Amino acid sequence: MAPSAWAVCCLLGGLLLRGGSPNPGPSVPRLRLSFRDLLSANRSAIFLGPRGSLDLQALYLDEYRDRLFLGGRDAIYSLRLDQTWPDPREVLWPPQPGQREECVHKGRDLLAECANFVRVLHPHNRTHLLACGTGAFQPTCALLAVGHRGEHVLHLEPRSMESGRGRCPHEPSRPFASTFVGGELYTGLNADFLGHEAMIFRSGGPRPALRSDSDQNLLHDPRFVLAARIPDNSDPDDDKVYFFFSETVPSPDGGPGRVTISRVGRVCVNDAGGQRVLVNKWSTFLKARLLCSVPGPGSAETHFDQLEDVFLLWPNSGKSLEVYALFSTVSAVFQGYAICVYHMADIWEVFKGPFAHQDGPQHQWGPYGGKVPFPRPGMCPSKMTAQPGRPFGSTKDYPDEVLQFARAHPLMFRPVRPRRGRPVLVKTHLAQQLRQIVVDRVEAEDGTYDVIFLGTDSGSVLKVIALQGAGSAEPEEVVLEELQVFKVPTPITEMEISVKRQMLYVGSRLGVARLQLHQCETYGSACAECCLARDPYCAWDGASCTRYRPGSNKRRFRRQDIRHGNPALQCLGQSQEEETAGLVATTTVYGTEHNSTFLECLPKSPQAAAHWFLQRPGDERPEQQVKTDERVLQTEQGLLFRRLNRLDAGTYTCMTLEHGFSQVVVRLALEVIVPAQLDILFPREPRPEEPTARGGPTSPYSKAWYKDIMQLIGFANLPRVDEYCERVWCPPWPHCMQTGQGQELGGAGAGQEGEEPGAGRAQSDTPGGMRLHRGGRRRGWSGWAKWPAAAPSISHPPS
Ligand SMILES: *[C@@H]1O[C@H](CO)[C@@H](O)[C@H](O)[C@H]1NC(C)=O
Ligand SMILES: *[C@@H]1O[C@H](CO)[C@@H](O)[C@H](O)[C@H]1NC(C)=O
Ligand SMILES: CC(=O)N[C@H]1CO[C@H](CO)[C@@H](O)[C@@H]1O
Repeated sequence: MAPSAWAVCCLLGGLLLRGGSPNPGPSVPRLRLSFRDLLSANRSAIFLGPRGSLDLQALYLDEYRDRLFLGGRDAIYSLRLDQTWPDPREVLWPPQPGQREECVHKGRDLLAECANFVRVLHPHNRTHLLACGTGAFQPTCALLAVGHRGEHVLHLEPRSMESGRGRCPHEPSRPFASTFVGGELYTGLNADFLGHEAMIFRSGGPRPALRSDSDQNLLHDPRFVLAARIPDNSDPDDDKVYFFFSETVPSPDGGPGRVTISRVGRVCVNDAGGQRVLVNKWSTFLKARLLCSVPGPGSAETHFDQLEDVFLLWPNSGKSLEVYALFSTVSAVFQGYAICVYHMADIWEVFKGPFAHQDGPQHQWGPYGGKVPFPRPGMCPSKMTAQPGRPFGSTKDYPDEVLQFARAHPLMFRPVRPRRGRPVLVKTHLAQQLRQIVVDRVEAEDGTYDVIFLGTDSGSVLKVIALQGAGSAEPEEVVLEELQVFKVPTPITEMEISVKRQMLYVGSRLGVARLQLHQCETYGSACAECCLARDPYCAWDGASCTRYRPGSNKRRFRRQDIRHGNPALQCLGQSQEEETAGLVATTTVYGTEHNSTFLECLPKSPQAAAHWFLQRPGDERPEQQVKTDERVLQTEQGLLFRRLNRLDAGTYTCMTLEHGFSQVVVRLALEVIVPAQLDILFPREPRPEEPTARGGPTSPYSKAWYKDIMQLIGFANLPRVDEYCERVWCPPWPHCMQTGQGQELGGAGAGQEGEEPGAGRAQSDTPGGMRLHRGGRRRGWSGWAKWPAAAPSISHPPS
């Protein structure tokens, strides 16, 4: 690659020219922390097991025993949650002899499928867990001795080994949900070898096992996400197990094709099946649609129908449970995600409402208008049904009529609508896919906030809040942090929160990470920075940004403003910010006339908008805002003079504006070197080996330009200039030139500037380049958020 092209490419690639105002908005994370950042700050710690990868399938957070149990490939692990984390214990649990061979013989993949992938870990009693694995396509369950609280033991009870059919899928990858209630395991899964027979299954207790009626077509190719017992009221006889899943059903309007729909389904814990009808089958199963959509123009709605994950936010007291659900679109052309929140009370209402009814397969669905028998299908046998003269103490006593009705009407007519009728958060145009959701309700100075943690498919966690404005206004999304938890991009498959420990446990196929929910000092050491962070966990305590604890330590004045993030109000007189604004040192930079020059300004937060002001030498007036035009462009990372004029000389101040708060980031005194001066510094002495501009004569300035590059990368690396360029700025090279913005400026720049080697040379290449060199990794096209803004610029005047 010719250095001239390099220069153009690098400049274009690195600058990321955006149209209009370079303010990316709040859906860009305010802080991005890399894998290394997190480790070195002790914000996270990783456990990958003795072989460097666990093939993690199950994670059980046991706050009672202070342990984290992990199910992996042919092994189970126990980690301690306290100071000595991980201090791992391992128990190996390979398939039975011969099973692996049999699995391969049946045509399954030896590495990917023919192992014992442990997918079920539930507490059994005070000393044991129930563990089930795929057993190389022969599901197996066993009891795992874990000891009493305070002990750290782990071993399988060899005599407890039994078949796990119906309790664990055959495959490691198929979506599956389970929960353990009253000594019995409830599972939503495909229970047969081919994975076709979807069912909800209960087994493990003294009662006969109960399953879905397979003739009934209750479930259509379901993807189970979560199973949990949720009490309806204080009567334990009314307890139900809820299943959250998506399924692919025949088109509901009787048309051709199939559609994906998300569901909440439930069964009574005390369901015993029917006596003559539905023997050993569920007699109380009902399901309803979970709706999550955004109104569009006209009556068009954008539906988010694929359920990705569900988190149950249990209330402290009095209030009803809230269900946080993460959805994605099913569309092949439009990829988007939405988070909808459902009140459990609204779900109950839908189950009390009309049943869906269809006169025949080709007919439309409507509400069932006839008489509904008593006990109402879906009702658990309880005091309500067992009144004097109504002897329904068990579902076995239910009249056949009730069971027949239940069999024919498992679906509710009305869908469950989310709180406020719309998502709390919609994310489109994401570089990553979202896979997991966890929510923490946090008390802050100005209210209660639900902090949402989202696990992506690239090994990172987004920490987000959604601020609900007044009335029906759309919520404002604030992305507080983006945390790269795993070194390599890998989908996050498990996420558990320990509010007690203020930790998130994040699992991927590789292993598990322990991540602190907050680390307030990361936001900076000034009141304004703490305030702009808008993190409900953090507040300015008068000296530093620290964990906010409501009600505690009233003596200290705490500054926090999540809703507005306005440091001007919060931080008045709190620190030397006003003074530091004046204290940012002025750095001198040089540019050559008629050539391009770049003044760099990297705001600490990508959410901040930068503004440039100029004080011309000898000008008595106050600083003027820099006028941008064809020649002077403002980019995300600074100010680009495509062709420097001697009148451009002066002192440039870059101020950032974030939530009404302005801060001086950098102050640069630009001196313009006129061509005559350059000729003295670098007399013309073209040499054959010097790089030449495309088709043109050797430039006298290539030497000056090379000098800067050499300073940057060292003389020893001379042959690696191109490599360096490609690595840092433009990987891959052809893509770099294809960038729309690049071409636009490339065309203009190349034509106008004649592809001089010096065309892209900018004084500020040096500090920018040095930083990138140290930082190493490019973060897409969206800037380098983590670099401190006010780092002193290193400038290299032509010597
Ligand atoms: C790292 O964090 C853990 C958990 O908060 C803490 O117990 C430990 O002391 C920390 N280590 C260091 C070196 O700060
Ligand atoms: C837990 O269950 C196992 C297996 O049934 C049994 O051996 C053990 O004694 C039980 N532990 C307690 C504390 O009941
Ligand atoms: C591209 C460009 O304008 N390069 C200029 C750099 O400065 C020298 C000296 O003034 C000019 O001759 C080049 O044309």
